[in-house]
Amino acid sequence: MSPRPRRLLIPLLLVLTFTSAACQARSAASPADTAPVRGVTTVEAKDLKFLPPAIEVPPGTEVTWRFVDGSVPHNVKGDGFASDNQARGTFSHRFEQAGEYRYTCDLHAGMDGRVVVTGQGSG
Ligand SMILES: [Cu+2]
Repeated sequence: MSPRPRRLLIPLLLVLTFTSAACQARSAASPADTAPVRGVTTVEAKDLKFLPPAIEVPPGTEVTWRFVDGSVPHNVKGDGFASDNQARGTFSHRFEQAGEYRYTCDLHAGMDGRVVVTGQGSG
């Protein structure tokens, strides 16, 4: 009787390992989680993405989004800022406070971005 529980234990551990790895891969897949690019204050909404998906700016920086995806409209929705649905033109928001600001285009699943406002200037 005693070997039986052990034989079951190994497949169970494998299943748990793969499930856990899949969850991690999914959460890391958000483009907003890529390393933030410095020295850039303009983000393009293009090809159903924000480019670059993550930027790092000093406090007081005005960030501008350019809508350049042909006839496909996008928007920028974050905590404390929101654009219209736009297929052209720009939207701007000034980030005064240090922090991490995630935003999304709520028209397209997975179209996410992030603005990291550092406390110490751009260095
Ligand atoms: Cu979009």
